[in-house]
Formats: sequence, structure tokens, C-alpha cells
Amino acid sequence: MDIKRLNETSKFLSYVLRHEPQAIGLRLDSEGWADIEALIAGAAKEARALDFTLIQAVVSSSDKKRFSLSDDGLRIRAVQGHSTAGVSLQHVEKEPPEFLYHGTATRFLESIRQQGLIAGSRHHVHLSQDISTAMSVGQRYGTPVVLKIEALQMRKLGSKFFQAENGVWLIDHVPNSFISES
Ligand code: HQG
Repeated sequence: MDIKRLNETSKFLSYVLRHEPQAIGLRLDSEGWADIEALIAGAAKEARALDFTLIQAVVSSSDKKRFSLSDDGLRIRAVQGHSTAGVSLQHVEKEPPEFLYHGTATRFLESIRQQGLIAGSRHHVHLSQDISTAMSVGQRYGTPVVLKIEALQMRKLGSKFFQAENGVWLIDHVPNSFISES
């Protein structure tokens, strides 16, 4: 399958399954699931041709495993990264490793020092287990910098950490006192 078409479709699916389902008249349930037939029909109205084969190819080729299909193959959801209201995935609460990492851009550092890491428009702050993933996440917004988070210590003091199906760690907020700039 054509890589360009897979990438474009992946971006479109991220947009409607995480942020703007209403843009194509799609309904997500509280766990983020969308009916694939309705997704295909909604996309067609916006002149975007999707079919089951293409959707399955995007799900299985996603480098970050961004999407999952229901067991019956009839529904699809994004596994994390949502901003849309009405969706609240029941992520698994889990003990994190001693350190987790967050990639950001240097231009955000001053504000992060003041407010800590905040979720912004998404439902959670996203953290990763390895430095290289964090670095590539930070690169999306400018000169990257990787922040090291004292995750286990935060949890011992009462913070809740969740892990999405694709391994991304999620938390509501990281106060600056648990962040070091490596
Ligand atoms: C920054 C991608 C100023 C934060 C990635 C980030 C990820 C602050 C930006 C997923 C701040 C939000 C999410 C503060 C945080 N002041 N800036 N107090 N606190 N920020 O895109 O974590 O490819 O919403 O550092 O792999 O960059 O889409 O979050 O730079 O897992 O599947 O505000 O998106 O996955 O940006 O990325 P985002 P993110 P996908």
C-alpha cells in the first residue's frame, strides 16, 4: 500500500478520532469507539475515500500503534491523545518506572518552569519510557529538549499514572519540582 496514502489517512483518522469527530458527523462513545461504517460514510461526504482495507492497513502499519479495532472488527478508536469532550478512556492505572521522559521545545521551557507540565488541549500530559521517543516528540515544535520526570517518586506521593494500550504514559499534571532538564 502507498505510504503517502497511509500517512494521510493516519492523520485524518487522528483528527476525527481524537479531536473533531463532528467534522464528519461522527459519534464517538465515551471509550472513544467509532463505528467504521459510519466513519467511511462520514468521510465520503467530505470527498475522502476510505474503505475497510485501507483502515486496517493504517491500524496495522501505525509506528506508534495509534489506533485499535474492536474484537468484532466493526469499530475503531484512537488509543490516546484525545482532546474531544465526551470521550474519557478508562486507561489502566499502573506503577511507572523510576523515571519517565517528556519531549518538548526549548521555547516552552520558561512557561513549564512556572506551571509544570500541563495537558493543554489534550486530556493528559504524555510521557514516554525512553529518551529517543521523547526527543522525536519534542522535535515537532522546534529545538527539542528532553525533560526527566521523577515518576515513581510522584506516584509514592499520590499521583496517578496511566498507560495507554500503545505504551504511552499519561498523567494529569507534572509539577515543576519533579522535572529536571537533562
Ligand atoms: C507543551 C504525538 C508551555 C508540551 C506524540 C508540548 C505524543 C507546555 C505541548 C502525543 C506546558 C503540547 C502528544 C506549559 C506542556 N507551558 N508549554 N506549562 N506544559 N507544554 O502535541 O506531548 O504522533 O498536545 O511540552 O508522540 O507534544 O500524534 O503534546 O510540547 O505522544 O500519535 O505543550 O502526540 O503522538 O503538545 O504530544 P501536544 P505532546 P502522535
